[in-house]
Amino acid sequence: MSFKKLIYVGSMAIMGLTFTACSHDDFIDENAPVNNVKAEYAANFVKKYGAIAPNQTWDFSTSETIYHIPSHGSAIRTRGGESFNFAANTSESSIIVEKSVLEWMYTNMPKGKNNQGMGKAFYMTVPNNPFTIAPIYQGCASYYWELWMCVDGIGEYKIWSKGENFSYQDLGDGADDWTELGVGQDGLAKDKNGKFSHEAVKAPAYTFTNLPVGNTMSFYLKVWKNGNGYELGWDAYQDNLIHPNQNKPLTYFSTDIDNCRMISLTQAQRPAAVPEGYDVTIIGCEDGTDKDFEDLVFMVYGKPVPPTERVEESEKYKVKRYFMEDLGTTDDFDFNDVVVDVQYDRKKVTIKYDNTTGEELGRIEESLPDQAIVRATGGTMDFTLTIGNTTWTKSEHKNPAEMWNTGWGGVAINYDAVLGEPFEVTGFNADLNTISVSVVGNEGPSSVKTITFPKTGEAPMILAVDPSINWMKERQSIPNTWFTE
Ligand SMILES: [Ca+2]
Ligand SMILES: [Ca+2]
Ligand SMILES: [Ca+2]
Ligand SMILES: [Ca+2]
Repeated sequence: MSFKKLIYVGSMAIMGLTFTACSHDDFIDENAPVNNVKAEYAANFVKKYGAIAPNQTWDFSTSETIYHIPSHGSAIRTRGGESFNFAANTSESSIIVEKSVLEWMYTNMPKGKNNQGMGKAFYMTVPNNPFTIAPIYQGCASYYWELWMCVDGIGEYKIWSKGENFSYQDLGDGADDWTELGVGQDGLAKDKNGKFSHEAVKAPAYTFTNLPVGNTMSFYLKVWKNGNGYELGWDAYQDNLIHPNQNKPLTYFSTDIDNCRMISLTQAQRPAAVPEGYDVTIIGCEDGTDKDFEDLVFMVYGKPVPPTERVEESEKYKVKRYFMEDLGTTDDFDFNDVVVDVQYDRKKVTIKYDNTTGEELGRIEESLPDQAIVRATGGTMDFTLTIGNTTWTKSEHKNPAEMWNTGWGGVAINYDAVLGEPFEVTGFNADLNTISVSVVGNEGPSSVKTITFPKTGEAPMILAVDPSINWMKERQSIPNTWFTE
């Protein structure tokens, strides 16, 4: 994980702590116990991370717009349909992809960088003609995956396994000299002296016929992550074959609402081997979370494919992820006691394209309400979140004493999980971070602590980050590197 080290903590900085003392003429201040806890927390924060620069702010989110395609009903995920014999209507050949196409990926889709801006969400419908699907590039990805196709109404079909029948040629190799990448093996995104070292790729190409014209066609990656101590997804896959209940794969649909994992690359170079007069759509896939979309690149081509006019419905929004401390203890900085994503500036976007020319024929944008998604509750006290004008209470969804989705007791964290349902939020101001949490301490209502978004230079009990940043495991403090230059 890379987290931009934007946080500056000057080691010589003036103490920026605000010990919120009671005013002089108050003899009894009922806030004193809470203020003492906050002061103790602030002192411990400084002890761990160093003094806080007075100009230090705590909102590290970049407000990047996220796009995704709403799923078109449940039919799109029809699984296991036996009514259509995919294999009997598929033929395999191979295609050679030239160096400039590969080099374009290597250069413009750098591994580990967020390349989502290089493409857009898409969906396809089955054209009235044969079409071909071919993987053309495998970037840097240690997970193991299979590329599947799902055709609305008739079922799904595995197109390809990572590395299968996929070979490359290097400078100096003979014309017929191909090196197999090997099933499950890592990709091409390696270099020699900073240059892309492969001259060409020979990849399998699968041509499909007789699919039901006009039906929605989506793709997904079935991903085996490295688990149970394995370094490679391939090992996790092997283990899963032997122990079907372990290292189960995850599925990432091209049409998934919350996880845009495939984008149609708008600038990618068309391989010379695609016959003249054919349309081609080049698709970048993400197998994990870094959004480099170069883990697998495949193309779909035909004459035409997809149908000449298509409608894309997508949603766009921005997200702030809030990491919160509930002050259950004052010397633990895991910032996972509450983790909540607030999606704001949400819009439904409907775009009609002429697919042959790529021309946009029309676009409608409609506003959608803000919404929030609780991702983790790593504390043992009840709390009420206030986001804008909306409240959400843990005990209405979960036993408050239970730490959820923060890895307590060795349970794996699911970074896509949602507690309850996403809920609508009104009155949220992203610039002002109008979010707070009221925590009910063990002594009951008299011990309610309200935690607001930290002011500049204050010890933070809430941080705002991008949704690509994963929260910490239980009782694992955010590393010092986050808070030091
Ligand atoms: Ca990658
Ligand atoms: Ca990736
Ligand atoms: Ca904590
Ligand atoms: Ca915690």
